[in-house]
Amino acid sequence: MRGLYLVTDRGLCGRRPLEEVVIQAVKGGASYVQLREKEISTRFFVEEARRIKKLLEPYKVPLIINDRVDVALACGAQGVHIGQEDMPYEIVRKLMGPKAIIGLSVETWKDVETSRKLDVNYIGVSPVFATPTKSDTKGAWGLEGLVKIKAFSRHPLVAIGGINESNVREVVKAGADCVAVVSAICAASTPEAAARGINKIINSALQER
Ligand code: TZP
Ligand code: MG
Repeated sequence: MRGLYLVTDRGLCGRRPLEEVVIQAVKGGASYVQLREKEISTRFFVEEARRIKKLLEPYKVPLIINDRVDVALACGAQGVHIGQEDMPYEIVRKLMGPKAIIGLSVETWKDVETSRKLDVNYIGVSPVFATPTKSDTKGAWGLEGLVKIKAFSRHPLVAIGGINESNVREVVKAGADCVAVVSAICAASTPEAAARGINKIINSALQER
């Protein structure tokens, strides 16, 4: 996992269809897309996931579903992102198979230690900075936390939370291999330009490491 990772928020897309924002983000350089839906029905979630999976196919961008293994299986998504209160990793792996991308959020140092024993594909360092997009978090890791996790973990790090064009360089320098953003793309007036700007900084910071 390397580069820019879009996590969706339909509310932040305003009147624009989610599909349009997703495609713009991918055109701007996003390498992964996670569909994160907390309020829609299962029926609609599956329909939307199938549509977006098709849209992403020509770009070879994997679709990752937040929390819902059933939705991921139903639409044939390439991955699932789970939190500490979602289905346990081992069961997700059994259901999704050996090739699936499985990401796990770490919110405490104990989560980080436990994650080392799991064959997850990445860990989501959550949140790096406090963010209004998700308020039920356990406090922010900060750049110091990211440095500490990088030194300890054997997995690629996906940093999330409060990241935008102005701070993404430091986040990569501190150890993020991949950067996930919600509002910096979904709420941008031109998501494609926003994605392009952030992606460019990620790539140059990764090269400097
Ligand atoms: N998980 C941890 S922070 C967060 C999620 C889904 C939201 C990040 O949103 P933003 O707008 O990129 O700060
Ligand atoms: Mg979750």
